[in-house]
This record gives sequence, C-alpha cells and structure tokens, in this order.
Amino acid sequence: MGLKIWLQDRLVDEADAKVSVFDHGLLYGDGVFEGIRIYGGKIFECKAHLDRLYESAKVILLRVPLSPEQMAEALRQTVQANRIEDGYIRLVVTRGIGDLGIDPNNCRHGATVIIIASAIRLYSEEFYEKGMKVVSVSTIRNHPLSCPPQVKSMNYLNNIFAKIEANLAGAGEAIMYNHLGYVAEASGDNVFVVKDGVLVAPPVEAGSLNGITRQVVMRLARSEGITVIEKNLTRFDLYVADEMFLTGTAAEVIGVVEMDGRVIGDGKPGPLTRQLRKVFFAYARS
Ligand code: PXG
Repeated sequence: MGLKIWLQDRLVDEADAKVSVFDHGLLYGDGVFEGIRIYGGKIFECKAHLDRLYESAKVILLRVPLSPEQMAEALRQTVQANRIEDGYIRLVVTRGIGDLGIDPNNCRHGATVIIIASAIRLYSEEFYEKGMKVVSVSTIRNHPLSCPPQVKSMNYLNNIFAKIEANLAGAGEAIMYNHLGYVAEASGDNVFVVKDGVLVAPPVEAGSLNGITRQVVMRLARSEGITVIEKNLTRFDLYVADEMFLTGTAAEVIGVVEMDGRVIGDGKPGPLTRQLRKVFFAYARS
C-alpha cells in the first residue's frame, strides 16, 4: 500500500496524487516549498516553517489557498494518516495550472498544494563521527536582486549547480559565496564556524536561507552560555576556523573536517560541534 498524499484540499492515495503537465511548478519552477522533520510523531518547529513558507509565497506574489491554521491541520492529518513517527514532510505550493507562457496571471485556477510525509534517509552515525569534507564552488548564491536567497523557491538549479561541483570534487557539500565574495551557505545547509570559543555564522543578508535548524542551534547555543555572533565570513575565515559545521533539516548538525584540502581544527568534529549536535538531538526529540 502506498502513502496517503495531501493534494489540494484532501488526502488521496499515492497512485492518484498527480499534477498537471501544465502546472507552472513543473514548467517554470514557479512555487515554494518546505522540508520539515517529524520527531516522535510531532512536526518540528511547525510555526517557523509555516512562517517561512507564507513569507516565501508573499515575496513571489503567490496566494496560498489554505490559511496557516488550515495548513498546520493538513500537515498533522498527513502525518497521522501515514503513521509517521520519525520522518520528513515535503510541503509544496506551486503557482498551479496555467498555459505555455511564463505569465503567472494565466494560472487562473489558483495554487496547487502538495504534502508528502514519509520516511527520511539519515546519514550514518559514522559520518557524524568522522565529519564531512567540503569544497568552495564557483557557482555564486543568488544575487539579492534576483530571486532572494531567503525565498525557499522551487528554483533550485543554482544550488544543484553547486552540488554538482561538490560531487565532481568528491566532497559532501559545496560552500557557496555571494556576489561580494563572502560566505553565503552550503547548497542545502547553513554554515557555522567556531573561532576562539565564539560561534560565528554569516548573516542571512550574506545570501542564505534563514534555516530553521540554524535558528534553533543559535538559540540553544546561547542558552548553553556560548557567545554567538553573525558577521561576514571570507574563505580565509573558514580555512583557519577552529571548528566548522553545517546545519539543516536533513543533516541536523554535522561537523566539517576538511575544506579545499585544508584540515579544519584537528581534523575531527570539534567539541562545540559535538556539544551542539547533542543538545540539538535532545531538543528535537524532547
Ligand atoms: N540552505 C538551503 C539552501 C536549504 O535548502 C537550508 C539552508 C537549511 O534550512 P533548514 O530550515 O532545513 O534548517 C536548506 C534546507 C534535502 C533537504 O533533501 C534540504 C533542505 C531541507 C530539507 C531537505 O536535501 N534544505
């Protein structure tokens, strides 16, 4: 038996969960989405994810047909219908069905809403123990005057370009810079470094998605008594960091131990990285 998928205004069988070939999400990548974790049957940081979704939709002038309350209820029903204890939700809102022209005004039927709740493929414990290798890539993060990086849009080709560069280099993630040369983020994760005991993250304005995991990690770090600052970082700052880690819905908190051939710290996930991973793990599952 397949999954139950939320499509538009109700749950349908996976086999019936189909969208039109004229949907502008497919034709133009015109839409927004969220990736949300489910821990112990509960939706992680539901409000923060919905706030981000509705902000992304507002920026692209997309009217979401459900209110945030209705959307939260749809998420809960989809999780329950599939009896997911620990898993992942993909929430997608596209511009809907239009014609073969780019103009969103021709999508007269309104947005398409899709919610998929399913199992999540996790990294192995060994990967977290050993840490990840990353590389700087030549693909820059979206310019602030293009589709803003804070919009979690269905247009991920720029990030996919970066991911391909990382794959070709045999690295786990791509470090992306902005048009000014400052560190923005990884292709699907936010970046943090530790220098002299201080936790440092590039500001969102440097060109990153305002990651929910990032926000939670900063909050948890402060409550652990760790000083957290946001400032622009250069490639130099990453090379000479005492520790580096990435945060994201899928990876949670994962240490980086090598970047562009430079060993970070002592080549193992550092003490603050391990502490924050532990604290995040406990918080998410509490
Ligand atoms: N930056 C970008 C560009 C992202 O796409 C993050 C940062 C981290 O944000 P959150 O809110 O997740 O802490 C993301 C999120 C996947 C996958 O399957 C990727 C994301 C989320 C969920 C799944 O690779 N990226």
